[in-house]
Amino acid sequence: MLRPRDTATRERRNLSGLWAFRLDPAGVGREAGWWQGRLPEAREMPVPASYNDVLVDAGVRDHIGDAWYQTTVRVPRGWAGQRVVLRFDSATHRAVVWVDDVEVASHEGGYTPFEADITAYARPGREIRVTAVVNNELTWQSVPPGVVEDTPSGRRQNYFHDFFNYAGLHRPVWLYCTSPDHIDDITVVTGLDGAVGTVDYRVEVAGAGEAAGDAVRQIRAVLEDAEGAEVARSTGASGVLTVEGVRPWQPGAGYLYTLRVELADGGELVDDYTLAVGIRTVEIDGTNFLINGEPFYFTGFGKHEDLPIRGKGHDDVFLVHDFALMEWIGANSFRTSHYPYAEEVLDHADRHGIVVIDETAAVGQNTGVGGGIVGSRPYPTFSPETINDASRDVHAQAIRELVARDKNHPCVVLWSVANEPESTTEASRDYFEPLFALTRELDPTRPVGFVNMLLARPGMDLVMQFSDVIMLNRYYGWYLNTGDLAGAETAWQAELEGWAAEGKPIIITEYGADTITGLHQVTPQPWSEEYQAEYLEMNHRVFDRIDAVIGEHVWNFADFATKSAIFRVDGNKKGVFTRDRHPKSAAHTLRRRWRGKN
Ligand code: GCB
Repeated sequence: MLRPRDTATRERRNLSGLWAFRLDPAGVGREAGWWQGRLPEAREMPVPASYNDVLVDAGVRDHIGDAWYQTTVRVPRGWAGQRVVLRFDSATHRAVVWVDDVEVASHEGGYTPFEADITAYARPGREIRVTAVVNNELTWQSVPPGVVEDTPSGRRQNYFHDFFNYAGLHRPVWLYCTSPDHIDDITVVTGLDGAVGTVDYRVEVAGAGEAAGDAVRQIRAVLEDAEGAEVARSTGASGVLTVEGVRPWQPGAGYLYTLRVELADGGELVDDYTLAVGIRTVEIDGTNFLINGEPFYFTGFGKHEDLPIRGKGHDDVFLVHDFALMEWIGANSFRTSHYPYAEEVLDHADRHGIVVIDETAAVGQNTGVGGGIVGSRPYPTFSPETINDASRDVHAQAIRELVARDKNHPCVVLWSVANEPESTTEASRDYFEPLFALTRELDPTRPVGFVNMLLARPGMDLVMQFSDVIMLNRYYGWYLNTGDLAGAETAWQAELEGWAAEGKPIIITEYGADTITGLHQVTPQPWSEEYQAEYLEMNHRVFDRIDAVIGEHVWNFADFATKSAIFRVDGNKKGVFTRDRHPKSAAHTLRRRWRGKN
């Protein structure tokens, strides 16, 4: 799915700003038709942002159900004769959208874009009213799952993942135009053979007329280097562009070519689109993870989209700052734990040579655990009444949308289909097997994995057989062997040796310790800055003894918000940086290690 872009034939308007906003706790707005006129009794709400923390109101923070957003926008006069599209980069967790009185889109899933062709309702020069109802309820059939429980004091949202259920319009909303016959999608796959690079491209064309895509239209593909000089060209809806003396995209050096695709009708340019292309390869060889044929060692973090006030609202200031901090500390990679991040983030990673493990929003598919606390829940994870075939359909669609959105990003080297699902039961195996197959069918060029949790040790895990890489979240010295780093070191090494025997590359996707910034101790105990640093050093000793370990991602880059719980004080404090991005002592420990490695 192509992002809106300004090109010679396309224009876009960003609808970010203050929208009219109203919560609908009683769920009456759909019946009452709140989209049919000016949103009644509305307040103002910035887009993009989570709505939860913007207003000073517990009812807003803990709202369950529908939230209504509305704005008006004038369709530019110059767009006459064009196809007009309304696109939401995300609406968490689902939405229905109207233009004036007409429903134009509905979408399930809070972290991938959706759009609607609104040409029929968008008269150039006229204003349109855009209304979206955004619903934040998590159910057994949503990804991630949750349960809305009826209690004597009202409805309560329960969920099994360890971050706050922020909701709203987290990313920009766009109005854009293309010509009626247009480039609908582009897929690139790149290859390297010594100094020769290849870009295999495929263009899909769509249009109002049946003629679109047939011989009447010509497609040209031109590849330019970073200075804008043409290096290869081809015609046709698919082809291979060959680059002599290629500059590969590599970790730490995100060199990008530009693929310019043009759709023409005789001498007339009908549509054009530009795509950043990094030429690189990814493959697994034994226990090595190869990028451009070279073994790659992941250093970095599991992150979150999480900020004070903004919640999960995308913010370019923090985007640039977080990447600057990652460079400072020597991180070469991160995982989009636990959902697809804003496309702006992946674009930035492409440009800066930061490697990304791209994860779906399938987190918390494990009722035996909640926020790291292992305990019993009154629900089985996979069953006809809980996570079932219908849930898997939603999960499959989330995978389709993730791959469709991110397939062309050179930074993305590995798909993660889920974080810490139940993986020891036959039901979990049956649930995941087709999802792995689907991911491979959608993208045969990248490895596929999932992130395993501590209840599924070597020999017990029935899902790992489908995974190209072993991704482990482990907390020896924190949830296990708490405060006992010597005991943790022995136990952790023993478990890792068990995994190493499987002969696949191992990435430690989470290890970390909650740490209160400013708490110092000479005999380090959990929660102190010294303990976090010693905990990390213990882990590193273990990793360095196991050859199959080819990556370490600390949990977490920064402190983040969670739901209220007796084991969370103002959120999860496993950040190496505080929520407002001050380093804890462990940041220096990591910097010494990682800057030495990279
Ligand atoms: C995990 C989860 C992560 C939690 C973390 C923790 O294993 O994947 O979402 O935040 O543990 O801190 O408990």
